[in-house]
Amino acid sequence: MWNQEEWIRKAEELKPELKNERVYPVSFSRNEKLNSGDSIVIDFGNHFVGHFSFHCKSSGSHQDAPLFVKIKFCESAKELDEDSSTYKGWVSRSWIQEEWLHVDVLPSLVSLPRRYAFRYVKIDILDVSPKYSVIIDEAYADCTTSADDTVVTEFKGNDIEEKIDRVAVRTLRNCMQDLFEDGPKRDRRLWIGDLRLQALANSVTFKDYSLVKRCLYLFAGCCDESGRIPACIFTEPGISGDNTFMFDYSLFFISVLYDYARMSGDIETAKDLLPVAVRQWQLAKEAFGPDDVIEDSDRMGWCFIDWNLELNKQAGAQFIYIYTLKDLLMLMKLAGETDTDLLQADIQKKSEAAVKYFFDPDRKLFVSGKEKQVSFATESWAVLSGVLSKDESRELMLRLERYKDALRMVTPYMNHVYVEALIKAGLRDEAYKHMIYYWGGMVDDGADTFYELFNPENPDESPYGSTIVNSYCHAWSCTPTYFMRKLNLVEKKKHPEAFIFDLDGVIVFTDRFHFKAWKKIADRLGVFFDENVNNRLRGVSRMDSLEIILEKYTGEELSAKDKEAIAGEKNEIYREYLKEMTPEDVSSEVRETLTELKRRGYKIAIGSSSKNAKFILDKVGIADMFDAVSDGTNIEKSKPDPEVFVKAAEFLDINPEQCVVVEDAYSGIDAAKAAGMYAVGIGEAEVCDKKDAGIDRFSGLLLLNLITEEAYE
Ligand code: RAM
Repeated sequence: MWNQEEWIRKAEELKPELKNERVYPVSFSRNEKLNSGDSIVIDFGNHFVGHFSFHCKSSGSHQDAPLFVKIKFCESAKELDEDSSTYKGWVSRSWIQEEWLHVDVLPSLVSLPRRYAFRYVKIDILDVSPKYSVIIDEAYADCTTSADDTVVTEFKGNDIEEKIDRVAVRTLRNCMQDLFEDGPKRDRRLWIGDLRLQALANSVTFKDYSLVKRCLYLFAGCCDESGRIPACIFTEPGISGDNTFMFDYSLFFISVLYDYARMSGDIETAKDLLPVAVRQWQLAKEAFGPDDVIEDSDRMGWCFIDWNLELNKQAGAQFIYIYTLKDLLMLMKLAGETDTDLLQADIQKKSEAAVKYFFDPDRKLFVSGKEKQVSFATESWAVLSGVLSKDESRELMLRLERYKDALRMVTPYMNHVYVEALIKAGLRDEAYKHMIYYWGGMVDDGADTFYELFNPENPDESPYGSTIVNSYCHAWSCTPTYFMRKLNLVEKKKHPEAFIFDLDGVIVFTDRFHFKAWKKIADRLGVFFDENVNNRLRGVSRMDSLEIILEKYTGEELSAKDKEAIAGEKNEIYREYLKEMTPEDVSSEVRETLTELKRRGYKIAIGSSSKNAKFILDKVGIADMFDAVSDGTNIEKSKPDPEVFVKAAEFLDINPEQCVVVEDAYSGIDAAKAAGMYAVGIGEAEVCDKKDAGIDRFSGLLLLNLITEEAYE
């Protein structure tokens, strides 16, 4: 229906030159004499895609029989022990990366014609003869990619983030051949679902927009008579579209084109291919009933979403429709197309219908199909479709997490969608944790490239009936680099920015004054009072302190008013004593440490339950040093309630998790932890179980590791 030949021509013009690189193993037992039954593993040290060659010679009297070997290519070490003779999957066994080979005459350089994806090559000597052994004295591989490694900037993150990034970039690199392959081991064709994710990762790494453009033109050139985009295309022996069509994959043509246009700025291509994008909408629209709800189907693969064979795709398909239509709207705007009323109306109708038909008010989750299935796929796509507000999305994702029966995910592709949904719902911490759990899990598993399928709870899972044909370098798993580099999904920087000090017992020592004042009161009330009772008053408000003292009181009932009066009186006595304080009451160690912390750029504040804090600071002449004072005059609840520290952080305008509290009382440590802060114990609290670190003297603050990230781990 369009000039598809022209599009194929444009695609072919963009066909990249492959870069060739000869690589040598990092280890193998070269020169070992090998006999029947022996085997060697050649390790190339990283994942590659290319053609393998080895040189072998004989050692013995005569080579009186051919050498017979089995050569097996493994992307991951775990494949080394897999036995292909047990393979019972439904994907052709011809994909299994193995060759059985005879070499008639030695010495010989054997170069295999087929391209393989591998890190390890295992050679089993099936047979020689009693007269000779074989020696493999050289091996190498001629590897290819169209990716330009020099374009990728270095990613700086923590250890696991850097590892994940490296593996993600390698995955994408090795899938980049003369198009974005899906998996160089098994699926060398171009699938549009995978292309969508590869193009995102490419935008922050290799930035090869011309390859994305080529793939878009290939798809456009391969649509069927109705204009529908096939799920995948082949380029060998000639370019042709597969006769597999999937509802979501056809629609993703829109998103890939939109992402491409906005990221590359190539509006011409957006305009050129816009009719194809619009056509996908029109065709997809036919799948909806008069109620604007998409019809469900039992046909395997009518819509992909994930490789979970139990997944009902009805609701997910509706949400993907809305998601891609919103991309279409943006694409049309980019391309200067103003006639968008029908599209907007359709988005509106489908969104309303989605909430009306798929939201289950009892479970407060979206459900799909006759069985009203709840799944990670459905909820994640619901969030990405934008039918809910951010707060509602957040609630939905949190509820999903708690809903035990939700059908889980199988592929990295779906895990990508889930992480994106968490980010969109404002759950960045959860998104980050999941990324580390999932892709970090593959790194822990020894991955050099990210897998097609990974289920940490069920490593033997495969939709193909056997892990033997799973691919371990797979396009749709390369997106954590996009999360980290583009969406800044990295560990929150938790360097402390501020120190909040308790006053009494940390900066100054007014204990003796409190003691003397309370003692005076206690004596008058006829209540026993000593150091032990006094210790219980540390960090406690004046009224609460009085209650502690009155525990032993046996005199006449005291009204609230009486108590107020007594507390006030105690304060008067105490303040009289405080007047005796001078700058000498702050040690030079405290002064110097505070000065040094300020010099290092930290904010400092006071967090004290005392109402006299400012008075004391004035008396000892350090009031000016502090950036904020939070004290008994601005709080309702005293420690262990976190209020006084939370307020101090607010006054400083610094996140609680970036504040370090220095405390001498257990109740203060509790308050600091409840505020989400890092708690340093000094004095009595040096040994408090709940502290994060303890110091035996004030200047110890400068030596603590807490001024690095480790303290938070
Ligand atoms: C498999 C591949 C591919 C995916 C299709 C739907 O063949 O894993 O990545 O896009 O399924």
